Amino acid sequence: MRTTIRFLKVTEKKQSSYLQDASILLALALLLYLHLIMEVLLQQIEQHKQAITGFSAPNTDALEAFRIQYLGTKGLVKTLMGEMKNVPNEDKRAFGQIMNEFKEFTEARYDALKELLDAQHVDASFKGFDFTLPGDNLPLGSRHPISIVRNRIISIFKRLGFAVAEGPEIEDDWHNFGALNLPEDHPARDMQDTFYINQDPAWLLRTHTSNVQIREMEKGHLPIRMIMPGRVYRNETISARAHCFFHQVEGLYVADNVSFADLKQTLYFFVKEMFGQDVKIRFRPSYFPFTEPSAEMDISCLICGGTGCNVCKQTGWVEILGCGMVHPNVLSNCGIDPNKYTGFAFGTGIERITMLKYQVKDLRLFSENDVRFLNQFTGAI
Ligand code: 2NL
Repeated sequence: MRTTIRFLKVTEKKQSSYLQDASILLALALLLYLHLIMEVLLQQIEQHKQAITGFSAPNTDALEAFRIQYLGTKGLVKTLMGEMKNVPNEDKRAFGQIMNEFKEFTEARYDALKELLDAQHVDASFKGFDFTLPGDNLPLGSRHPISIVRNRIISIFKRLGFAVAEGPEIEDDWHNFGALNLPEDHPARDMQDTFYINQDPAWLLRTHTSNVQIREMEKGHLPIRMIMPGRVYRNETISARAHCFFHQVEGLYVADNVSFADLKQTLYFFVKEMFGQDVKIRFRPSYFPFTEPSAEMDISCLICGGTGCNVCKQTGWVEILGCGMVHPNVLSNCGIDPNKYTGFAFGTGIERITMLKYQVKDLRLFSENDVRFLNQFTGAI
C-alpha cells in the first residue's frame, strides 16, 4: 500500500515536470518566433527604403501614386505601424522608434520628389522667356488730396510750436456740446443736425473736433498749443457744397497773456504758407457760443487776386475759417481759471481749403474714390 502510494507520487511528480519542460520549450519557441517577426519586419523595412530611394516621380500622377502607396491611409507606413501588436513587449519601444524613423524617411523622400517636380515645372514655364524684356509698369497710387492738405497744415503749425492731438469720433453730449457753452436748446444739438446713436442717444458722432480741445484742457497741463485734425459728422443733405461727413482742423492756444494779436499773426502766417506770400486777410466780427469775441477770416480770392470772379461771387474775398478768444465759460468748464489764463481758438474745414487750393468744384469728389479724380494728385505729398 505504501509503495503504491509512493509510486503514484513519483509518477505525478514526473508528469508535472515534463509538462513544465514542455511549456518552457513552447514559450522559447514563441519568443523565437516573435523575434523572428521583428527580424523579418526590419529586413522588409530595409528593402522598402531601397525601393523608396529608387522611386522617381516624372509627373504629378507618379507623385500621387507614391503618396498613396506609402503615406496614404492604407499605405505601407500605416500598415507596418499596425504590426506593432505582433511585436514582443520588450521590442515594442525599439520597433516604434524604427517605424517613426521610417515614416520620416518616407515623408522626406516625398517632399524631395515634390520639390524636384515643382522646380521642373517652373523651368518649363520659363522656357524661351526673354529675361532682358522691360517689366510691366505698376500703376502708382496717389495720396488723397484731403491727406495732402492735412499734412501740409500740420507741418505749417508744427513750425509755430503746435502739437497734434486726436480724440474719439463717438462722443458724449458734454464733450461735444455742454463744455463748449452750447445751451440745451441750441439748434446744433437738434436731431436734424447731429447723428445720435440709436441704441443710446447719450452718444453721438462728433460735429466738430472741439471735443479733443475740451479733453486736452480737462487734462490741465498748460500751456496748450495744439491743432486737432479729424473727421466730423453732420446730418446734412449731400450736395456739391455739403456732406454728412467732412474733415476739420481746429487749433487751440491757452497760456498766460494770449491775445487777439497772437491769433491774427498765427493765422496770417498759416495762410501765407498755405496759399502764397501775396495773399491778404481780413477779419469780420461773428458769433460762436464758445468764443468771445468771435470772428470770421477771409483771404483775398486766389483766382482773380481780388478783382472779382465767380469763385468769390464778385467780392474779391473768400471765407476760410472761424476763430475767436476762448469763452471764459469754456475755460472754467474745463477747470482752467479764466482770470489767470486766456486763449484763442479757430476751426476750418480741410475740404474747404483743399477746394480753394486745387480748385475742386464738388465736395462729393472727395469721397467717391474715382481714380480719374484721385490720379490728378499723383506726385503731390
Ligand atoms: C468754423 C468755426 C471754430 C472754434 C472753432 C473752439 C474750440 C474750443 C473753444 C473755443 Cl474747445 N473754440 N473752436 C472756435 C472758433 C471757431 O470753428 O467755422 N469751423 C469750421
